[in-house]
Amino acid sequence: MKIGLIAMSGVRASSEELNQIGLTLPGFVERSRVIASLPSLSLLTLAALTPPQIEIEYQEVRDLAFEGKPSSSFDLVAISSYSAQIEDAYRLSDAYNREGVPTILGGLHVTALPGEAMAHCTSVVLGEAELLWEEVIEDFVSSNLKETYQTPPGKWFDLSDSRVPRYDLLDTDAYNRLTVQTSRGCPFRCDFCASSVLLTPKYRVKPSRKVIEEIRAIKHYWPHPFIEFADDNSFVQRAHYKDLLTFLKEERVHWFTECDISIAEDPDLLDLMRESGCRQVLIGLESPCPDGVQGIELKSNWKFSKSPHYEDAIRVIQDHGITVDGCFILGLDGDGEEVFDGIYAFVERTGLFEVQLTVLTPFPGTPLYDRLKHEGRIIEDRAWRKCTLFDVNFVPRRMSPERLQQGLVDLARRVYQKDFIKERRQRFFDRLRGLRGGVPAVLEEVERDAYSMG
Ligand code: B12
Repeated sequence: MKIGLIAMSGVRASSEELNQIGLTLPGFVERSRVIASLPSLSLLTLAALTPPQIEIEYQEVRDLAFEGKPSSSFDLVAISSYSAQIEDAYRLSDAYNREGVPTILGGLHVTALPGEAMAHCTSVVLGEAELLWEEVIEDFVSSNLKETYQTPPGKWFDLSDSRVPRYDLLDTDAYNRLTVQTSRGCPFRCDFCASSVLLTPKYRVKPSRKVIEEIRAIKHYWPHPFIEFADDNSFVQRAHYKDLLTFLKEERVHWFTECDISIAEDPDLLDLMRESGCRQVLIGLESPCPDGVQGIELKSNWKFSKSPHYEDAIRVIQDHGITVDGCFILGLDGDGEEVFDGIYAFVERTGLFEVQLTVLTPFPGTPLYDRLKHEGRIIEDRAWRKCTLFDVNFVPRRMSPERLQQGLVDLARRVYQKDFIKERRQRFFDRLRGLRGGVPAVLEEVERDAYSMG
């Protein structure tokens, strides 16, 4: 018996212009090249939950225009996908079903829209796979697959029961980064967020020993791995993370994660992060203007309350030798056309090491999607291929959709201009040298790369 685990993968934008112009800009390309080689952690997790007597093959489908199906023959196929490539996932699943091979779909998109997915597969799995996969396999073996599998309300997977994802299924030459999840959820609720808060309203952490076990499993195949934590918001439980980072120091790995700006308030945490190999944190700043962030966090307007401190916070984090990838969302309700120049000026002032520019995207299952739909502001409803974070599919409040799309391209040209990137990076290293008398070992390689930029 053989199961095919198929990940829809790759990084893309559906707009022709962005593909031609936008995605060839150095900043987009750099980040795309780096992250596009990430495997699907969800499917490696499913593999770890599958009984050992069942043969497993992991495959990735990267081509957007993919029409056929991978060549291997399987008895069961499980597909994971996010919204942007869900149409490809459905086509693939339909192709297997036509040949009589049952298919299971799971992940964020189908959890938000099970009814839509059901038309294209044998079963849909809603929510976290860990609590359901064993039952799916049992039902498959007894030819009794149900249409839907769903975790009982109020029940969440306990991350201390996690199994080590099957990193051994990967081709060691094909990846330069590997993901490890240390937490799920986020205590905040930003209206646009389409990440693991859609699976779980509760913030939970994986015990330190489990995280270290996963990192050691990776090191078994990649002796010097770069680890990307697949978290929505690391460090929320400070004491836990300080414990984890103390152990992580011994592992001598370099790592990256996503977190919120409040880490700047904890110098001990920042020291531990640098000492344990942190090279970069990605932080959702969303907008440099208070009007832009006004009201986007739905529980306590948290981002609005933090925004006056953004500049100081970035300086504190970068002065600890940790580079910041600041993310901005273009098209927020409070932002007009002035935001394009505003972001450029903010990046220049703060010397952000890296910048990520995206447009506001109504992913299914988010409060943003419901709100924009209710207000009649979605341009093409259910055009999931536009859920790329780069394609405009809504009417912004303070500018036209065309202005927003063009604004993204024009701003990207300026922010990702080689000399501007080089100047910011040089400023970061010069400042560190002045402050700390040297560049931390963890960043030496980054500095070499930065200076060798075209
Ligand atoms: C790593 C990553 C990638 C990697 C790897 C993607 C992959 N093939 O898995 C790469 C770089 C390729 C990538 C690409 C893209 N990504 Co990405 N990515 C992430 C990131 C950082 C971590 C995801 C992760 O590993 N989570 C951990 C796993 C364990 O969680 P999970 O996938 O939800 O899986 C659990 C359940 O959903 C379920 N499950 C999932 N799949 C399946 C399948 C089956 C059969 C079953 C039973 C269960 C099941 O069980 C799992 C365990 O409980 C998240 C942001 C974040 N911090 O989470 C964004 C994120 C997932 N990406 C996002 C986006 C938008 C993209 C791109 C569209 C970007 C672009 N412009 O190209 C592409 C689209 C890829 C696609 N195929 O559609 C969005 C997706 C939003 C959405 N709801 O669709 C996220 C949430 C970021 C965001 N800004 O909102 N991404």
